[in-house]
Amino acid sequence: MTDRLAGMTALVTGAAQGIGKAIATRLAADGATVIISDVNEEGGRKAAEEIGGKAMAIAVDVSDPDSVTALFDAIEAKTGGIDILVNNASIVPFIAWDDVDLAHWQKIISVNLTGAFLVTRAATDQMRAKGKAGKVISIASNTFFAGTPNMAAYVAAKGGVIGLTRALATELGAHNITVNAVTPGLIESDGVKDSPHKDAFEFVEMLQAVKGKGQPEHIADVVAFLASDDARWITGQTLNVDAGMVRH
Ligand code: NAD
Ligand code: 4PL
Repeated sequence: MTDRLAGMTALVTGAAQGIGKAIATRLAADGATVIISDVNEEGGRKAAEEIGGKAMAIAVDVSDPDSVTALFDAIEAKTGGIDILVNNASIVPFIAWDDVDLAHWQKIISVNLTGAFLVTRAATDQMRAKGKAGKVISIASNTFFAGTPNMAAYVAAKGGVIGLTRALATELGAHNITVNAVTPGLIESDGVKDSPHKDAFEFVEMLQAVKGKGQPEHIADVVAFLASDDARWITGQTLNVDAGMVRH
C-alpha cells in the first residue's frame, strides 16, 4: 500500500493465520521482506505463498530455545538480519479458573511470555550485532486492562509482555531500538472463529465506542504504523486498539 518499509526485513511469529498473517500481509504491502514464522509449518508455507513476493516461511516453536536459535541462524543465512520483530505467536485459551492447573499455567507462560522473551533476546542481539536501528512490537491484549474471565494465565502472560516492553524500551533506546506493545480487543481471527470466544462478540460490541466486529486488519494497520519511521518517537508504549472498549 506504501513503500515506507522498503529495504526492511520483518519477522512475524505466529503468522500462519489470524492476526499474524494479516500483519505479515500488510508489512509486505508496505515493501518489507517478511519472514513468516509459525509452529504450523505447512500453514506458514501456505501463508508465505499467498503473500508472494519476498515473503518466506521459516518454522519455529517460540517456546523452544533451540528452535529459536535455529530460526535466527536461518535468518542470518537468508537475509541481512531483521529490522522489525513482531511478537505475535500465542495460545488463546478459554478455560475457567477452576480448571487452571500448573500444567496449563506453565504452557501458557512458556509460549506467550517466555516465547516473546526468547525471540526478543535473539532479535535484539542480532540487530545490535549488525548495527541496525530496530523496531520491536509485541501483541499483548486488552484483557490485561479488562480482566477478562476464562483466561487467567493468558492475562497474566500479556501483563508480562507489557512489563517486558516497558523495561526493554529503556535499555535499548540508546541502540535506536524502539519497543512497543499493541493491545487488541476481541478480533475475529481464525483462532477465535474456532473457539468459544466467538460467542463474546455481542457483549464486546456493547462495550465498544465504535461498533462492529474487530478484524485482523484493524490490528495489522496499526502495527505497520509502529513499524514505520512515522513512529520513531514512540517507545515503551502500549497502544490499545479495541474500538474504545476499555480506556487506560
Ligand atoms: P490464532 O490462534 O488465530 O493464531 C495464532 C498463531 O500462533 C497460529 O498460527 C499458531 O500456530 C501460532 N503459534 C501458537 N503457538 C506457537 C508457538 N509455540 N510457536 C510459534 N507459533 C505458534 O490467534 P490470533 O487470534 O490471530 O492471535 C494473534 C495474537 O493476537 C496473539 O498474540 C493473541 O494473544 C493476540 N490477541 C488476539 C485477540 C483476538 O481476539 N483474536 C485479542 C487480543 C490479542
Ligand atoms: C476482549 O485477547 O481481548 C476475548 C480472547 N475477548 O483473546 C483475547 C477479548 C479474547 C480479548 C480477547
